[in-house]
Amino acid sequence: GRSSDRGTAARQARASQLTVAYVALGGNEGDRLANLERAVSEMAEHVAVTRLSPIYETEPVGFADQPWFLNAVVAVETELSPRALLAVLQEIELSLGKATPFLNGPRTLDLDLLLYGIEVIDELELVVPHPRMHERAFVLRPLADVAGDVVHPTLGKAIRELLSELDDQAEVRAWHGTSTVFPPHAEG
Ligand code: PH2
Ligand code: MG
Ligand code: MG
Repeated sequence: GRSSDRGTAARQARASQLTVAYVALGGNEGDRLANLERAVSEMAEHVAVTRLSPIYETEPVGFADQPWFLNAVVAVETELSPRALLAVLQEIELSLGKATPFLNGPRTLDLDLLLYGIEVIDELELVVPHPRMHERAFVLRPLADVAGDVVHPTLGKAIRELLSELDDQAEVRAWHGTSTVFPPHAEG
């Protein structure tokens, strides 16, 4: 019918509008590696996952008395709108049983939309660039691995520069376990 014709036309109009977005992954409960790997394979059902950072083991920020996290960042290419992409990420969090007892507390899997192209979005449940990304080494360190030259749309600085200026004392260590999905850290 008419409205589905319009829907098809809208999708086709957007079909050439691929946006590169960056998603942070983190978790500190259950099988941390398996949760990160499952998140990537579920994301790949909806978007093209084009780059993956190595994995870092990171000291908890915001609430100290909890296990260390595994954190990573992936680049995705998608025709999905920012809201639609956020919905996909939230669905994956739920499917992995995201349990978040309180703000900054332990969770099986957290997926945060960091950047969506150069868009600046300030809505109730969707703020992009992610408002705390530039303060967090557990985000900037893996993000620099996949997007070091990308310029932060509101701060006007490259991710690599933001990382070098960062004064986050929380520890971020290269994680040297074996993953079939995430790349290893460069040696040396
Ligand atoms: N996520 C938080 C709060 N604190 N700390 C580390 N190291 N890694 C995280 O992913 C993290 C955190 C809220 O989402
Ligand atoms: Mg988070
Ligand atoms: Mg989150």
